[in-house]
Amino acid sequence: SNAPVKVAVTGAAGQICYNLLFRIASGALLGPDQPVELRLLEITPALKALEGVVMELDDSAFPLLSGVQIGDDANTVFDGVNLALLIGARPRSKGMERADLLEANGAIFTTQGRALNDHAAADIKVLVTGNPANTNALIAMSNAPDIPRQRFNALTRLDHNRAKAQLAAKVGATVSDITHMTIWGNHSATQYPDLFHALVRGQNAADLVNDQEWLESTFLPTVQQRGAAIIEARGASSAASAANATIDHMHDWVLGTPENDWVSMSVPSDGSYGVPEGLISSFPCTVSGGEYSIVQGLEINDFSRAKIDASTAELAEEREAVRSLGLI
Ligand code: NAX
Repeated sequence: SNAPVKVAVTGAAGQICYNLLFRIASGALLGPDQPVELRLLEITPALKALEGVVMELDDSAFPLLSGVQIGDDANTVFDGVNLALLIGARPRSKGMERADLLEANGAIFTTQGRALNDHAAADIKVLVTGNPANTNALIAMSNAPDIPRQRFNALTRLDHNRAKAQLAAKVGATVSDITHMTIWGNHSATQYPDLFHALVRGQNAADLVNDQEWLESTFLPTVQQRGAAIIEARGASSAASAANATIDHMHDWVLGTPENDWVSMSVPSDGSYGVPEGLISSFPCTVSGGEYSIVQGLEINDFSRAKIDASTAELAEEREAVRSLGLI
């Protein structure tokens, strides 16, 4: 049988991981024939809670789960890992300035970037979910000079899935009728969900909707503000859907995207579509053989151009901020 794939997960005692870990262990990440070994990182005060999660993983008797290790030292937990899902991050607390937030996360993602650089397996792929995800991924990437830059991604798949669900509801279709959705830019309120290339049963979504007012005043803000709407309704931030999107992204990055479709992935820009080189920004991507490619040659209209530019300008500002803090 296959050797287990070693999957590191950080923030393992948190609410996203309470959903995520069980799905990884059940085979949702790498398929029903691939054993996995979990390497779970937490901060010291959360290790006891994490032991409780591990008890529940044990009690699930997952046939594919070949082992679980926990710890608070990234150098140990990341030793030999093939995949890393970086979920744990420092949330913004009351009165916290943006620079403080970037600095607190900088401490986490510089350390974890170095630990991955020094200890992960040669085929390591790193996906950052913890916010600010794109810039945290940039920090980790910049602190891991021996790992190819393309191995660092950030999560915009939740935004992608949200955009599909909103469009499906609008046109009376199912999400499986929808292909070629794209999120451009940052995982933030400036992200741009693009309907000009999306298809509903093969028909152009913007043409089918034919309602620029809905697109600008309902669709965009609904997708951009969905995280806040969940907090308002649930009293806690999206967790199960964030776990699901994290699985979707890494699943497709390892096993490939379907023929005749693409997904949204935040990847280091190679300058495609005028996005400044090196920023970790969301693009339409296909994956084959474990390597993603940014879809080329899409026509970008003036409306989309302005939205993409605004979101990537925000990413460039975040890059300047972490550069001036000495984090990259
Ligand atoms: P929780 O606060 O429930 O869990 C976070 C966990 O991370 C905590 O258990 C904490 O102890 C741990 N942690 C903190 N620093 C750590 C470190 N240095 N090493 C290891 N673990 C550490 O948050 P949760 O709801 O699980 O969300 C986790 C992150 O995902 C947050 O940053 C959140 O903002 C982000 N999200 C990102 C989304 C995306 O689409 N990219 C959507 C969902 C979510 O908002």
